Parts: sequence; structure tokens; C-alpha cells
Amino acid sequence: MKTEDEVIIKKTSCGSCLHQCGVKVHVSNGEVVKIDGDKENPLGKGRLCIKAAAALDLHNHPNRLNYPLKRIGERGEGKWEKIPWQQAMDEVAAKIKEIRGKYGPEAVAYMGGTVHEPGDWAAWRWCNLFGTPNVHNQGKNCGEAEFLMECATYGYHTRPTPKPGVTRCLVIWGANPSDSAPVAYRPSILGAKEKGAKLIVIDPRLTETASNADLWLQLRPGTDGALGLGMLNVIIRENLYDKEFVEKYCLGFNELKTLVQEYPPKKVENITWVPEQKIIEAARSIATLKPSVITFGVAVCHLGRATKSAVQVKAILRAITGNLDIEGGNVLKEPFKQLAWFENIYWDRLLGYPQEKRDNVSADMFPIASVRGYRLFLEAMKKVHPHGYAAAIYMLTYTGVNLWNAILEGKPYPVKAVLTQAANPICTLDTRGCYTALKSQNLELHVAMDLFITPTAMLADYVFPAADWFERPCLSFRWGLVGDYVAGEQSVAPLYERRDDYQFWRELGMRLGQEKDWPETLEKMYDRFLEPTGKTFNELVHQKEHWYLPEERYRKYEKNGFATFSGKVELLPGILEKLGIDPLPRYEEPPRTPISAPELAREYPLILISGSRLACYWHTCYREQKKLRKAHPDPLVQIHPDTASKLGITNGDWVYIATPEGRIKQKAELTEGIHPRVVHADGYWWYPEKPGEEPSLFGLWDSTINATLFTDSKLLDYAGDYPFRGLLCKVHKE
Ligand SMILES: Nc1nc2c(c(=O)[nH]1)N[C@H]1C(S)=C(S)[C@@H](COP(=O)(O)OP(=O)(O)OC[C@H]3O[C@@H](n4cnc5c(=O)[nH]c(N)nc54)[C@H](O)[C@@H]3O)O[C@H]1N2
Ligand SMILES: Nc1nc2c(c(=O)[nH]1)N[C@H]1C(S)=C(S)[C@@H](COP(=O)(O)OP(=O)(O)OC[C@H]3O[C@@H](n4cnc5c(=O)[nH]c(N)nc54)[C@H](O)[C@@H]3O)O[C@H]1N2
Ligand code: SF4
Ligand SMILES: [Mo]
Repeated sequence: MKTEDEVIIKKTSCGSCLHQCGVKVHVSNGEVVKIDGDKENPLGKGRLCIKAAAALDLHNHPNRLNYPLKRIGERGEGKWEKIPWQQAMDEVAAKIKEIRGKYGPEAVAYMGGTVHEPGDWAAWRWCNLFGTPNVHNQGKNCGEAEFLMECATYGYHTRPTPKPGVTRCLVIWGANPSDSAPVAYRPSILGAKEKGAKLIVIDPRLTETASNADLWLQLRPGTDGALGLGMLNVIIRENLYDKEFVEKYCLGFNELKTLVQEYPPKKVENITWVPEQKIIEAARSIATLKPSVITFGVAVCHLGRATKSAVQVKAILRAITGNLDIEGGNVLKEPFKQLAWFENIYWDRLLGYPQEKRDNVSADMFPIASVRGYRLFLEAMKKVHPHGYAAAIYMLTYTGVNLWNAILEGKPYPVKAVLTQAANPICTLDTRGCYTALKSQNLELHVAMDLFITPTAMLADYVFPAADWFERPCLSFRWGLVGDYVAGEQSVAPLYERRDDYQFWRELGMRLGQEKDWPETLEKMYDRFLEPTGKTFNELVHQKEHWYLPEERYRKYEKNGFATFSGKVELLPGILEKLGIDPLPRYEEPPRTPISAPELAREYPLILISGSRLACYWHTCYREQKKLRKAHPDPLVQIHPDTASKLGITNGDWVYIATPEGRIKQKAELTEGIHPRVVHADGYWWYPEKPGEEPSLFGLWDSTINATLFTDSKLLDYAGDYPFRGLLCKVHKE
């Protein structure tokens, strides 16, 4: 539509993070001049956060990658040659063909990041067609552990749906939505509280969200499993659970009852540091204030061996209190049927492989996130839904550590090429392991595609310039996790030689025997997705309601049962047993605490948590954006004033955070909102203003907390996620 001053307004969704708030992009003379929120769009309803305000700067930033680059020096030396896109593609495809011929398709691994659309699904499609099960993205480390546990327990994952005026108890567990969901936080979380819901926050830090809580449980990091067992103890002992639901729909209650007897609240207080009375109050509230809802929280997925009990007690609490699939509670998310082939584009051919074909590099160690595990989930699901699972991408991902081993040691088999797209794993996984693998001569090809040259891209042989969200059309559906989608117009043509990520995979596929599988443009691929609607992408995108919102239906299990093998909620999931994982939610200490590693704790007495979201950044992104950087210029480590004073540290000092694996520096922020024995470090940090070439790699080694991670794969959680929280460290000034 045109307005008087010849500014054209394009309606799309903001791609500066995964929440996809509706925006109106003002375009004049082929250039983006302004964006504002789209009040008519149900996602965001016109509200935008600080990151969106800086999106114009992102589009035009002088550091942006504009041309394909080929390395001419050593990896990391920063010597590049600008080459034409076609030449870069030809060379990369030829190398991949050679590797496939010598080692098999599984020797090529894809390394992806958080939701960035269309590259994500195009990459999974490419891997499926090419025949490699080695797919990674930030399903791993990003809630996969909780997702898989819900699927194992109910057959579905759930969507927490706090509803103002309906929800009566809202438990934010291991999350801080004031920063991680800045647009939804006010209407959804505070809105529910204002309309009478009791807000319970389980977090070692006094966050903005916790400061609004009616009940804040400041637990010792990593002890969530014990806390949940304590709550279950109260709920079962006081007969507060939903007896009808448990009798009719749950299996394994007696075994659970026996286990929780070992966790009376007093004992749990000793483990978790949460006062007994607060444990009892939380338990009673969750069970009796119906509907109650327990949110997803990524922190509980970052606890190493302690993750399993943490995510499992959350799943069990949702079920036995009768809050599954009710309005204002945790709604069961059925498979995503609204877009054609949503699931099949990823896995149809891969699943068709005979068993003797190789599984992903993590399959022996973490079978639940492998093709073998996925087949089991699918088998159970198919009894209720013939066409399968909702979001396989959270169920089929290798672990970084296993990839490094495959590159460095050839175990379980060699991986020779890594294709990194929309990810910065050297900052967001274990920095040292990733660095060693990407630098290794064993790795014959590393390709990166990004908006910027990141520390990870510095170690690539070829770098491709990606189009940003203004430069491509979108059909954003958040990996099918939520059940909605939005069609968005392309605002402007890509500048320079930037291309959308779909084109990268398409062009690679076209050179590798996938000619029939890739429509020419992204819009044409979207047409295929939209076949069930009878509309083309072009029709949908110009419609007044250019989105789809799922109709909320409740108690669906009454008709279909649950999508587990037994058709019931399996409090002790049979699928875990089949995969050799303990089905009981037994609490295990995180791998490194004063209790599990007392020797180490003598030298490293503080408990380290890291990486909580900052409203102004998107993981490792946007440090080069002046407006955003001003909001949070330096990486901060939060320390209690009493601890700081014992260490001779004052507010604003640059201090070392050290683990046996390494040390980095961040700026001290003294706060009463953290326990004296706990410190919180900002996550993944790099400095776009520092030199890119080695040894600096944009200051990679200076402040990235992930450089201090330990990576013994035996101590990772049951699905192979990293232990980013609940570790041991020391903090010192010199
Ligand atoms: N602005 C912004 N928003 C984002 C993102 C972003 O990068 N920037 N990233 C998106 C992504 S991919 C994700 S996964 C989500 C994550 O978003 P959330 O699930 O909200 O996770 P965090 O922000 O890491 O907040 C976790 C909270 O858990 C607490 N915590 C630390 N250790 C423990 C523990 O042992 N137990 C408990 N119970 N709590 C603990 C921390 O103090 C922190 O306040 O955010 C999404 N939203
Ligand atoms: N210590 C610690 N580590 C963590 C976590 C933690 O809590 N603590 N959290 C983990 C979690 S939950 C997550 S999700 C991960 C995030 O890990 P990553 O996904 O690796 O991190 P991002 O910074 O989001 O990396 C995205 C990259 O994609 C680029 N990009 C953006 N848009 C596009 C696009 O459209 N196309 C292309 N090709 N590139 C694009 C950006 O410039 C950026 O370099 O980190 C994990 N690591
Ligand atoms: S929360 Fe902010 S960055 Fe994320 S989609 Fe909404 S406006 Fe964009
Ligand atoms: Mo994440």
C-alpha cells in the first residue's frame, strides 16, 4: 500500500529475534527508512523492543558481509579474497562431492544456531536429501532436554499459556522473561499477576521477574530436581494431587510416591538452600490454585547430569496436579499440520535408511537425540497421529563435543566438512573444543554463512554473505513449536551480493543431485508449504490477516489418549528405559559442586551460572550496534557485595573468572540480588571492535565465559546438552 509521501509500507515480522513481532517497514526509493510495530498483528500487537529499534542500523552496518570470501592465508589469519558467488559455490560443492565419495555423506555436518528462518529448515532439508544425520542447531542446549522429557512423558511437548484472569498460579522456573521475552512479558506475565495469578519465580538471582514475584525461591543453582521432588513429596503426602487424573491417565505413580518419600522438605532445604516453608507454600499453590502453569526455562537444561531430574519433576508436576491441556495451563502441542511437509522435509529420507546406515555422531552416547531415538518417539506418536511429530528438530541433534571428536579423532567416524550457518558456536558452545576442531587440518572444509564475520567465521575457508530479514520474504513458523505462522513481505532487494539462506542450500543442492527438490525461489518453496490452505504465498502475504493462529483446544487426550506407547502419561517414561536411561527422576548433583567435587571446591569455591539473556542482545549478536551496546557496553559478572569485599573487589573492577579449564575477564557488578556463594557471568561475548585475526579473534579469549567450560561428555545431560550453569569457579582481581 502507498501513503501520500510515496513511502511504501511492507508488513512482515521482526527477525531480530525469535519472537517475530509484527512490524511495518517503511520503504522509500528502495531503501528501508523506518520501522514501527504493527498494531493489527496479533504477535506483539504493535509493541517492539529495543533490538527492533536498532534493526535499521543492522541492515546498513558497515561491518556487514557483502561478498563471498575465500581464505587465502591460514585459517584465522584473516586473509581473504573476494570471489564471485558462483565460483565459491562451485568450489564448495566440488569439495563436498569429493568428501562424500571418500567418507560417505555423514562426513559432512551442518552447524546451525537459533531460529533464523528460512536457512534453518532449508539446511535440514538439504541434510536429509544429501544423507547426513549430522544436524545441529540450537534445539540443542536450547530447551531440547525439557522438550524431549515432555515428549517422553506425555507424547507431546506443551505450550505454557498463562492467561490473565484465568491462570491462578504462574511458575517461572529457570527463566527470566522480562529480558528473554521483553514484548510478551508485560501483558502475559504481569498481566496474569495483575488479574490475580500468584507469581512464583524459581531463580538463584533476583531478576526483574523475580522482583515481581509473590514467592521467590532462591535456590542453589542446579538443585531444581531436588526442589521438585520436595514439592512432589508435599503434594502427594498432603493428598493435593488430582486423583481422578492420576488414576485414569497416569502410569508409575506408586514408584514415584516411593521415591519422593526420600525428599521431605527439611532435607530438600539443606540441598537447595530454599527454606522449608517456601517449598511447602510453592507446592500447595501449584497443586491447589488451578489452573496453574509451569513455564519452560532454559536454565534447567544447562545443568549437566542434574538436568534430567529437573526437567522430569517439572513434567510430572504439570501432570499430577491436573494442569495438562487445560485453559490457562500447559497445553499439549499436537503435530503441526497447517503447513505441508513440515515434518517430512526434514526426515523422510533419513528415516527411510536401513538400520546399518550411520546414525549421528552422538548416537552411541546420547541415543535419545539420534535417529534411533526419534524413530521410537515417532512410533509411539503414530498411534494417535499418523503423520508424526511436531518438531523433530528438537529431537535429532548431535552434541558439539561429539563433533569435535569426530573431526579430531575420527570417532565414531570421521567428519571432514562443517557447514556453519546462522550460528556462532565458538562463542556459544565450548569455545576451546570448537576452536581446536575448526583449526584442525583434519577438517578439510569449513564454510560459514552469516551477516557478519564472527570469531567462528574467521575460521572458515569460505564465507557467504547472508541477506537479513528486510531482504527476504518470510513465512515464519518458529520451527513449528508454537503452531502459528506469519507471512511477511520482502521489504527491499538484498544489497551487494547478499542472498537469502534458502538460496545457499538450493544452489548447493542443485550441484549435488538434488535438482528436482528445490523450487527456484523462496516464495515458490513457501507455495509448497501452503498447499493445504489452497493459497499461494503471494496471496497470503497480501491478505489483511497474513497469519495463522491455531485454535486452542483442551483435554484432547480424552478422545485420543496420550501419544506414548501406553497411551497414558508415563511418569516413568518407557521410552527412556528403552534407550537405557533411568526412568525415575532421581536427583543427581550437578557434575561440579561443593558436594560432587569437594576437592575442586577448595580452590574454586564459588558457584558459576552464566549466559542469562539480556534484553538488548540476541546471544552473541549486536555488540557492534552502538545503540544497543550503550545499553550494556561490557560483559558483567554479578557478585554479592560481601563476597566482593572479601576478595577486595569494588563495583566496576575488571576481574578474572577462573575454572580449571581457563580464565576470562569481566567487569564486576555488585548486587544484593545474588547469593554470596554464587556469581553470574554474562554469556558468550566477543568484541567486534577488536582485531579479527589471530590471536585475538575479536577478543574471543578475553571475556567469553564459554572458554571456561569443561566438556567431559560423560558429564553432560541425558540428551547431550552442555552444563552452562551450576559450575565451580573462583573470582580474583590480579
Ligand atoms: N533478548 C533476548 N531474548 C531471548 C534470547 C536472547 O538472546 N536475547 N534468546 C532466546 C533463547 S534461544 C532462549 S533459549 C531463551 C532463554 O530464555 P530464558 O528461559 O528466560 O533463560 P535465561 O534468560 O537464560 O534466564 C534463565 C534464568 O535462570 C536463572 N538460573 C541460572 N541457573 C539456574 C538454576 O540452576 N536453576 C534455576 N531455576 N534458575 C537458574 C538465571 O539466573 C536466569 O535469570 O531466550 C530467548 N529470548
Ligand atoms: N554460557 C552459555 N552458553 C550458551 C547458553 C547459555 O545460556 N549460557 N545458551 C545456549 C542457547 S539456549 C542458545 S539458543 C545458543 C545460541 O547460539 P547461536 O545460535 O550460535 O548464537 P547466535 O549469537 O544467535 O548466532 C547467530 C549467528 O547468526 C547470524 N545471523 C543472524 N541472522 C542470520 C540470518 O538470517 N542468516 C545467517 N546466515 N546468519 C544470521 C548472527 O550474525 C550470528 O552470528 O547459545 C547457547 N550457549
Ligand atoms: S522481541 Fe524485539 S527483537 Fe524480538 S521480534 Fe519482538 S521486537 Fe523483534
Ligand atoms: Mo536458546
